[in-house]
Amino acid sequence: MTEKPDKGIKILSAKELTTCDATAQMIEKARRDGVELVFDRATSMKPCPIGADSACCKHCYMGPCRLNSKDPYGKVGVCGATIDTIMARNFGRAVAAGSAAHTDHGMGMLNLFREVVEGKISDYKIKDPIKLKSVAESIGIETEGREILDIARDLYKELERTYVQVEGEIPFVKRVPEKTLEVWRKLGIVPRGAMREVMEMMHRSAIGVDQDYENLTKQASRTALSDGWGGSMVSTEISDILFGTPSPVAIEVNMGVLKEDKVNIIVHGHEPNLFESMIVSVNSPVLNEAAKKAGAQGINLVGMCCSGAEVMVRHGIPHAGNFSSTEAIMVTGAVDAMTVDIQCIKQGLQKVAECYGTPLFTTNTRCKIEGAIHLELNEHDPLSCTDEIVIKAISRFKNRKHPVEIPRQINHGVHGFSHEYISYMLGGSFRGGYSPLNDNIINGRIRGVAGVVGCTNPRVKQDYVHVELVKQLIKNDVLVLQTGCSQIALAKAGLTTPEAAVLAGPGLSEVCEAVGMPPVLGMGSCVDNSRILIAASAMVREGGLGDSLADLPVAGAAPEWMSEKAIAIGQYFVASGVFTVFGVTFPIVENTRFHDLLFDGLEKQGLGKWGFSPDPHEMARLMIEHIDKKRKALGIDKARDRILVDMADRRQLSA
Ligand code: NFS
Repeated sequence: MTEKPDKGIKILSAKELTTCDATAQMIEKARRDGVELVFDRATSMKPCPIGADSACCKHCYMGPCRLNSKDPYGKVGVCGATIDTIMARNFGRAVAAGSAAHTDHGMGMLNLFREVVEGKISDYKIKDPIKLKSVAESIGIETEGREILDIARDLYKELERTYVQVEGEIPFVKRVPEKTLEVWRKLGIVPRGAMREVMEMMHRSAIGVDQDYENLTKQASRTALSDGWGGSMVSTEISDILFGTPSPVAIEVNMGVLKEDKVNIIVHGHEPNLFESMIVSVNSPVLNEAAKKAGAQGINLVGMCCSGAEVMVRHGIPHAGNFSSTEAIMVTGAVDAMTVDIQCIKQGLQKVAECYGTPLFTTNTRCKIEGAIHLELNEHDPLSCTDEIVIKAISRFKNRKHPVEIPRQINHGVHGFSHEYISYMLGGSFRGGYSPLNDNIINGRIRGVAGVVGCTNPRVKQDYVHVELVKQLIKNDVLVLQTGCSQIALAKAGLTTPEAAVLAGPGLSEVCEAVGMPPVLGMGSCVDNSRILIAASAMVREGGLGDSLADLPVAGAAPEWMSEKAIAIGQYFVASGVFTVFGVTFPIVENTRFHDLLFDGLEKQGLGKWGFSPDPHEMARLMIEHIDKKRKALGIDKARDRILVDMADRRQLSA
């Protein structure tokens, strides 16, 4: 089954491929079993160097055209497109694809919400009416004295504009700090509706349309913003309303969460409705009885990737691992069913599943995989799908043919820091708010805030860049907010516990100890990056740290990214005003005008900018340097003593 790598390619040991011991153990077992994993494919398939630099164009059939990244202005495409046009088109299309993924996911959640509100679906309910009211109020919907369902109807109508509106501004721009919004309006990048922005991005990047890299990049920003402040934000807010807003919960991560004597079911993908329904199914007395009859001690439900992150922060469901581990976990032989919906699902899963007799289920009409069993989740009757998967898993347990080897690692963490909870945690229920955070930034105990997010990528040692970067940041008193696969890497490294405060610098550890929080706050899945945007906006509103998001001493990073979705996220952070550093690789040719625009010019326009380094220590240096630059501009660079800052002082500082 394992294909021979190309000549001259060095086979790396499991320990060189990952810092996750459980995954390493499974890589070794897979090699013994003759089963190929993503790590092997990454080793045997070298990336195309021209494509990796984004120096090729395949948007028409006079090409594909390949330019020379060593001499970028020495050649143009057949149509005359320059290197800057080609790279900006490619970049814009990646943003469009990533934004489409998040916004389509958000639209799925919004459709579900509509059906619940209209009473057409009874298996899901509005679980968090307080959140519903606060979201409605945040976009100007009257809630005083009104019935929940009445408000919900208006909320649906408003949020639908996020997608279908053709002119005007999407509803959540009401949450954007005024000064940031002013910059967007001046640049003409306020999103109208996500469908329109994605469509226009695809149009303008086609042959013979927009051939000005700056103009193309504006549309890339507008498209990305329709994701961050649109589709992703709708997804997070509606999921909270339907399934509950996260608050801190103790969780277990790593492959040791699988149980040899139980029926193990993994849910992997992105939309929480599948998982929520699966939770109901695995708690069914009838199915538990059936599991017992099959000789199992019960049914063990665990999550992976972003689906796992959603229910980990909401319900404390154990998480088995991040993107690079989804094939490796089946090598345990202990997975009795894996069920997936959309996004980040490798086609390679099916082959591995086959090798270990694990049934792989696809459940969403938008994502089928050749060879996998398609059992569609109908939201009007979700249990018929999830019950069936449990039944199939029980039968696989009963007939397990493969020896089981489960890595022993189980790590612990505290996750579930929604922006609502951060406000409550810092200020209490009567004085909830971000002023303690701002005060601690102003007085210098906390140097700044970093969002460290995103995928793992088998082209770099799994988890290593995430963990090294975050260690550096917290040691330098930078509070770290996390989502997606990155937070799983940190949880496996034990950094999401309050005890990890000992690894933080003196200021941050003092704050962590006073509040009882970890120095690394896990906030949820990748669409929940919108929680970071909302938290950052709350910091601006609180006062003392400038008037726009671009003034804040904050930075972002996706150290091991691999997906177009990550590019969309990066661009919406940049367009929101945040310095955002990517690791692994960056699809761009250096010493070009497009490179200058992304890595410098956008900041001059009042937005954020991009940074790149594959090295976690250099990444940390870049981020801290940026945070210090912002502190200096705010006049708080020397404020490292314990000084009590009152409201008047804060206003003065921001004046
Ligand atoms: Ni986000 Fe990357 Fe995927 Fe989630 Fe994980 S790989 S861009 S973190 S599961 S979306």
